[in-house]
Amino acid sequence: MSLNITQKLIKDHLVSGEMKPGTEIGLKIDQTLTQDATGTLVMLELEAMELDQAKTEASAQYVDHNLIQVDNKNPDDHLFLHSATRRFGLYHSRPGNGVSHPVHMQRLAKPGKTLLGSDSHTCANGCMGMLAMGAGGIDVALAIAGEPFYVKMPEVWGIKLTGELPDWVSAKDMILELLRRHDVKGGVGRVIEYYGPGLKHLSAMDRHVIANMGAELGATGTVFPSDKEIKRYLKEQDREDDWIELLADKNATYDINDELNLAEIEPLIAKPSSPGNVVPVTEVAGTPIYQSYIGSSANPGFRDFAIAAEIVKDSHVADGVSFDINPTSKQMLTDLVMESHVASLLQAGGRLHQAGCNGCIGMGQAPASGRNSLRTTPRNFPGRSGTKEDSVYLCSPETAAVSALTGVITDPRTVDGNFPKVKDPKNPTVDVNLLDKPLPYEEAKKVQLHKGPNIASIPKMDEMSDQIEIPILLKMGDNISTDEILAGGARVLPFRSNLPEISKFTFEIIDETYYKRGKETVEKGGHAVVGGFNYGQGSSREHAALAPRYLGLRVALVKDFARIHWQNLVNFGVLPLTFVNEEDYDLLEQGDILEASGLRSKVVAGNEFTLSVKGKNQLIKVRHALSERQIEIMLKGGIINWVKDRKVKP
Ligand code: MIC
Repeated sequence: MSLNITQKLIKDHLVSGEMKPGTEIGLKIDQTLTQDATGTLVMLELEAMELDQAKTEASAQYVDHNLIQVDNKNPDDHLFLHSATRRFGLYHSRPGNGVSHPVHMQRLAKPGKTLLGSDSHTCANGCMGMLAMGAGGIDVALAIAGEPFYVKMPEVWGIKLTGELPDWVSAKDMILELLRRHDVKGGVGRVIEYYGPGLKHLSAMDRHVIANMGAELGATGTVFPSDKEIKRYLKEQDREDDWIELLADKNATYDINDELNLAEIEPLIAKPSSPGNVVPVTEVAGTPIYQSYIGSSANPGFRDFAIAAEIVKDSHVADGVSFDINPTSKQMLTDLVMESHVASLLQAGGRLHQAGCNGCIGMGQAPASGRNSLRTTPRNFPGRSGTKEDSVYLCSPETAAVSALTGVITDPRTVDGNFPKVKDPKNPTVDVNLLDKPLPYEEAKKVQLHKGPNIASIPKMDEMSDQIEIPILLKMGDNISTDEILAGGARVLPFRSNLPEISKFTFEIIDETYYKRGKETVEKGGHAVVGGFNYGQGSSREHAALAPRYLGLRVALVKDFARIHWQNLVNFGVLPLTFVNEEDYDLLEQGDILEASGLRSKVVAGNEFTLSVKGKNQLIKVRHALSERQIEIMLKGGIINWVKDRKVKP
């Protein structure tokens, strides 16, 4: 039988289930990736599981998010992570080495392998012919311990690429075009697989840009072939031996067929405050900007910075514009220095920051209030930049650089002069100085974990109740992101390893009273929240499930869920339910009390049951999509209890 690449990768790693879209499959995980903001919990989870050594082929811990050190918290976390990587046998990428996704691509990614990461943009490494997926931290912890990763078998969305991108249009515009067509939930339940003649015009790094923002489409993953371009890339990284060819079979078919002519794409921009809010740049041209921001895992390549440098060379950024340059890896920054691009950026007025995620997650570079920020980052959810009522636009490096010079959003095709052709570095740097290899086992087992005062263990979770009588504390609309459930930013991120403290910020962007009201329900059986479509889109942060759970959340009832957040709710014992009749959403109000008795047996007995609304004579039909394994997890009150109660430890 002819197979596409996604099917080949899944078939090679399948440990349970059938390759039938929508049903649960278990996959063997070859590599993992964790970053500091989610990694501290992962390491605490490994400690709680009493893991001796990582069982994967390669697991890497990157320190790229919480880089600002205004007090002891972030550096204490860095030390903890360092000790944990040494103890458990992981690679350790030190602060300053760069953003996990491009560094993983440079140093560790291998065609034909599976990669699971506690970061939603882990899918970026699908550019290397891998099945790369984001997940909650505890799923990654289990994968490090050698357990399979469970996910619903995706449909494969085959997109045939034809043509070649015009001048002034780049990979970022291509993925924005898909977001314009399909919006932020167009990829849910799917892996996007690209093929066709247009591929030969997309470099490995262009593919990274496209694969990265598959996360914004809600996709389970994005897969590119491992072809001659990937061979060239690995050779440049001194890793040619890691290359294998991985192509779709000749007569391979896809569950969904689509086509995109690259030649027809124009410069695009996502308006505030959703990556799916995409329009042609011409539609917003002339809008004044306060900031132009280059960098992030959505535009991490040498060419993304070099093109910006060529555009601003010998000019100066407009008065009042902050031109923020955020290199994505130390290795690539070295090449930009060697090729004099950093000099061009600085002479034009650029502000150079350290290699890392930085302002993409609100760790610095927050825009002034009421001002527009233009960014090459992947997300612009409300408040994510660190400024409460922010106004962030997402675009390509070409659009960002040209607009930095004019001070207003500008279609790059309107500038005088030719499109600058960027050449690859003459001798690309290969730099492993800040990537520590795993310690040999004999040394590793002697390492003690170093825990600073800001690191708190995860509290115990009780079992799922059989009887509920719980108030709806929040009723929310569509597309609520995990940034709105539990913000990022320099104020909140330093508490990622301290659940009681971070929970104080839960739902703060939506309703500042939630924390207090939630806490009051803890001793009284908890509470529920209600939401619309695509609830929990965005980041993989398990804190967005764990913190509300800690404050008493027991049921999330919505129109539908984003994949990773749904899985995180299950992992932490919050019952995720959807409306059988979507109109019932309109019947419910904040303050209503949901009731059910015999809930445990209802969940076991079938996928559908009813909840009643106290005092209103209303019955709400609800559905769960839990597998048998997940039902067991729910009943136990979450995956930590489930793992502890299993006879065979990971
Ligand atoms: C993001 O881009 O939203 C983040 C910050 O990288 C998150 C991870 C996190 O919240 O720590 C993600 O993408 O999963």
